[in-house]
Parts: sequence; C-alpha cells; structure tokens
Amino acid sequence: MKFKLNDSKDELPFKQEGEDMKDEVSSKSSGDSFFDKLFEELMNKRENSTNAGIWKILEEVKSTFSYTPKIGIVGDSGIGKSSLCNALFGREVFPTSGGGQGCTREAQTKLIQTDKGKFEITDLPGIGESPEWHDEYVDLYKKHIPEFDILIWAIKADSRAWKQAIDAYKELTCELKSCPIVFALTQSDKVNPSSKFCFEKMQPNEKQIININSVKERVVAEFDVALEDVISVAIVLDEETGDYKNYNLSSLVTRIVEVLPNKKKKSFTREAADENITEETQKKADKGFWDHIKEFAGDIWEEAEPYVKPLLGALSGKIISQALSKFKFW
Ligand SMILES: Nc1nc2c(ncn2[C@@H]2O[C@H](COP(=O)(O)OP(=O)(O)OP(=O)(O)O)[C@@H](O)[C@H]2O)c(=O)[nH]1
Ligand SMILES: [Mg+2]
Repeated sequence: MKFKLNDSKDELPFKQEGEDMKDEVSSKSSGDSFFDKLFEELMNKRENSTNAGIWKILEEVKSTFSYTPKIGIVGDSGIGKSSLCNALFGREVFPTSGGGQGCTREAQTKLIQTDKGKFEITDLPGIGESPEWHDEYVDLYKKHIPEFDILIWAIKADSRAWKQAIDAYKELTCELKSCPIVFALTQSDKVNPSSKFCFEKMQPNEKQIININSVKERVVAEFDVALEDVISVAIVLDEETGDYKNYNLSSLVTRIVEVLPNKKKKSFTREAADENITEETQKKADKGFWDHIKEFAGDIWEEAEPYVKPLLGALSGKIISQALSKFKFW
C-alpha cells in the first residue's frame, strides 16, 4: 500500500535516548565533565561581562547549531527517493516502495526528531511525462521550494524521459535563486552494462563510469546546470543486516555542504549519517559554522573570541550530542 501523508507533517516517534549514540556517548564519558566545566565557566564569565553583545553571539552559536534544516526532494515515483533519504540520514525517513508506479500527487513532509536535533524533509512528486499535471506540480514546487534550505532533484540515471522535468525546472528559476539545488542521478548501478556493477564494493565498472558521465553531461546540457551539481548515486538495502549500502553518497553530502550557506552547513552534517560525511566535508561544515559566527559578531569578534573559543573545539566534528544537551542550560 502506498504511504500517503497528504502534505501533512508527521513526527516520527522519538528514538530511545542513547540508542544510536550508545558507543559514542559511553566512549566519551570524560566529555561530559568537559562540557560541564566549559558551560560553568561561560556562565561565570557571563556575570562578569558587561558586553551584552557577547551573549547575543553565544545565543547565535546556540541557534545556528540547533537549527532544523529543511530538505526537499523531488523525483518521479519509484526512482529511489525514499531509499536515498533513508541512506542519507541513516534511518527510515520514508518507507520504500516495491518500485511500482505510485500515485501520490501531494507533498509529504516529515519532521524527524533525532538524538542530535531535528530535521524536516519533504518528498515532492516527480512530474514524469505527465503534461496534464504540469501546472499543478509546478505550483506545488513553487509553494514548497521557498521553505527549503536545499532541494535534491532526483533523476533516474538510466531514464531519458526528462522533458516535463526540464520544463518544470526552467519555470522555477525565481524560487531556486534562494534555494540551492543538487541533482542526484539515482540507481546508477542500472546504467549499462548494469551486470558489471560491483555490489560488494558498491562501485560501477569503467564502462559504466563512462556512461554515467555521459548521462551527467546530458543533465548539464538539458537542465543547464553545473557539472559539479550532478552527482550519481546508488543505494542497496542489505537484506541480511538491514543496512543501506551506497555508492557516492558522500559526494552528494559534500556538494550539499558546499552549496548550503555557511549558517546551514553544520546543521545538515549534524543530521546526515556519519558514514556519508568525509573528514574534509566535516571540516567545511565546521568552518562555515564559525565563519558565520564571526560574521555575525562583526566588530566585537575580538572581544568575544575568548568566550566563544572554547566552544570551537567542543562543537567541531562529530562530538556534538553532549554539547547540544548542555545548551539547554542557557
Ligand atoms: N538497484 C537499485 N535499486 C534501487 C536503488 N534505489 C532504490 N531502489 C529500489 O527501487 C525501488 C523504489 O525505491 P524507493 O526508494 O521506494 O523509490 P521512491 O522514488 O521513493 O518511490 P515512490 O515513493 O513510490 O515514489 C525499491 O525497490 C528500492 O529498493 C538503487 O540505487 N539501485
Ligand atoms: Mg518514496
């Protein structure tokens, strides 16, 4: 049966606290006292500080760090949108279908609570080759795109029926000025010669890579987008372990982090599954976060730096869940 939410917001049940992070939390028990000390120190300094601006900066650190990123995904039915979202965030965001033609013509939005924060994700139906729904869908996209921080436009790598999608995309120029977009070529393992894809290593073979690159070139030419914004991916559910295996999701995450504004980078990597975030991408997200804080601070950054600096190490990389819980004391 097709899962249909009819444009409603659905909150998934909370994960049991510590369920996902068990290893991390227990292996970093010393981190707790570190954060206790850090925040105690900041609170003491707060009493001595006469500059209210510093506390505005710390509030900005808090709100930027705990921001709820809003992600949109658009693509035709059965091309792997749900699988992509589930693998990207490392949890069941949307149920997957058997690959049959779905008929949901509404947006499906979910607000997902995790042990690190929240994120909101909206699945928009693809326009397919259905001219009769063109205007309805373009209106739907125009309504939702302004709410997103990032739009993932999914296209099946071995399909050629893109005309309606290209026309719709071109009608969204205005909305997309304020919403970065990346193109995900889904099910890249099915690109010819599909029998050559190595599922063990999740890697296409040389001939497939050549053909995937031609598909990318076509997307670049027909949608008039930059090559670096087109990323080929493949997702396979390992029936035995229940885990998703993927090809190239880390490249998709890297590109998303690159195109997101500084203020939003960190909250996205906070929610993406750790295995999809390379060290380099994590650094880019951290740098974007602190560049944003510096810009927010402006002239008083120098004065504020000694107060804010201890947070730099604490909020970098993946050591964030403890930090977030301590923010509640502010
Ligand atoms: N071979 C292969 N199969 C995939 C891939 N991604 C998804 N699938 C399969 O394709 C089918 C549809 O995947 P979904 O993720 O449910 O696709 P969807 O776009 O969300 O579908 P609807 O919600 O019905 O629009 C499922 O059987 C998936 O297991 C992929 O990269 N490679
Ligand atoms: Mg789906």
